[in-house]
Parts: sequence; structure tokens; C-alpha cells
Amino acid sequence: MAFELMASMMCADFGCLQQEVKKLDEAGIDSFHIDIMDGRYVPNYAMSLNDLRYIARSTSKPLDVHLMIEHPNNTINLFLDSLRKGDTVYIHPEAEYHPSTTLQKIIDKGMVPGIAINPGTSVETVMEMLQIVDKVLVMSVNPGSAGQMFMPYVRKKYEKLTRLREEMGFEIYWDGACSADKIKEYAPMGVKGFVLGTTLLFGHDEPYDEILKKIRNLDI
Ligand code: S6P
Ligand code: MG
Repeated sequence: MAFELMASMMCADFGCLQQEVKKLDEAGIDSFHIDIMDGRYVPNYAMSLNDLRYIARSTSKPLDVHLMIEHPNNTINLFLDSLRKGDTVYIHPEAEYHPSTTLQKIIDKGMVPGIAINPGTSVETVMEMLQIVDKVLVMSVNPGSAGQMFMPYVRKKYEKLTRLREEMGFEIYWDGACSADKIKEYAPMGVKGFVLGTTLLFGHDEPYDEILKKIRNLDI
């Protein structure tokens, strides 16, 4: 079964970021997931604009930019101007007064528009936006940090979204505590891609290409 794998770069070793990007690139990662935080929308600072620009220069693979910032409309052009057409940009709808305006800016610049939905955010509150976006990033943990526990109640949201996916025209992506078991369970349900962090990809005593090969060869 075909599914996409994204590397959550906030979990990479920043002491040798260029090599990390190269190794992941060669190992066959599909895209690089960049978690941008402002210390206000979430109580953390992960990556910022310069990290994004550095990774964009280091690979020709697509970027998957997850903006965990308040009012992204104020600064969205800084990010969009640093990206290539076809890269994805996710905003959190509750961080914005007029999320559809911000999504339109993403579309107008030729990027793929997405929304990220927190565990505590219901599908019903983002229903209108499902018609605008191409991707929905479902948070399986609270946004802000890596290495957290999966929240089991999020399963219902995945189920709801898989029922709306075709009619509304979007794809579903997974972010947070992604394990091999979860890929085996959720890829057949229709989840198109998975963000890999500390649970499966980073900080393990195994090369990235071996890990990715094992995931691609899962019996699904
Ligand atoms: C969390 C962030 C995520 C994590 C990633 C970590 O705010 O959006 O992208 O970095 O999911 O994965 P893991 O396996 O450490 O939970
Ligand atoms: Mg993320």
C-alpha cells in the first residue's frame, strides 16, 4: 500500500543538519516536515524561518511546513517567499481570525493549503475549510513538542474525516507519536501520509534507510 513518509525535522540533530537532510533524502523520505513555533500559540520554540530556508536549500524534496504560530496571516509571506511551488503549508484555524483569507494567500502563491487540527478541535468547527484545503493534518498529540503519548480519542476524528475526504476533496495526514502499528492500522483506513518523529525515526540506533525500508515493507 502506498503512503507518504515525512521527517519531523525538529527531532533531527541540529549539530549536523546538512548531513541529516542528506541522509534522509538518500534514504527515500518523501518530504521534510518543518515545525515552526512562536512560543505563544504553543509553549515552545522549535524551528524558525532560517531553519526552513536552510533545509529548502539543502534538498529538492518538498517541504511540509506546519505553522504553530498566532495570526499566521501577519507573517505568512515571509514563509511563502521562502518556499517552492508545490510545498505544503498548514495553519491552525483557531490561531487566526480569518483562516480562509490566509489559506487563499497560500493557494495564490502556488503552495498546497492545509489545516492542522488539534486533539481538542472537532471536525465540525472546521467543516467549511475542508472544502478549501487539499490536506488535513490530524494532530494525534497536543501541538508543541515531540515524544508525547498518542491520544486514543483522536481515532474518532480520523474516522469522521475519512468519511468526508472524497466529497470535500482533501487528503488526511498524521502528526504525533507515529509508530509502525499506527501506520498498519491507519493507512488502510485512508490516511495518506505520516509525520515521523522520535517514536519511529529519530534517535534510534539504526540508519534512516533501514528504518524507512522496514516501514515501506510493512505487511499492510
Ligand atoms: C508537534 C509537532 C510534530 C512532532 C512530531 C514528533 O507539535 O507538530 O510534528 O514534531 O510529531 O513525533 P514523535 O514521534 O516524537 O511524537
Ligand atoms: Mg508537526
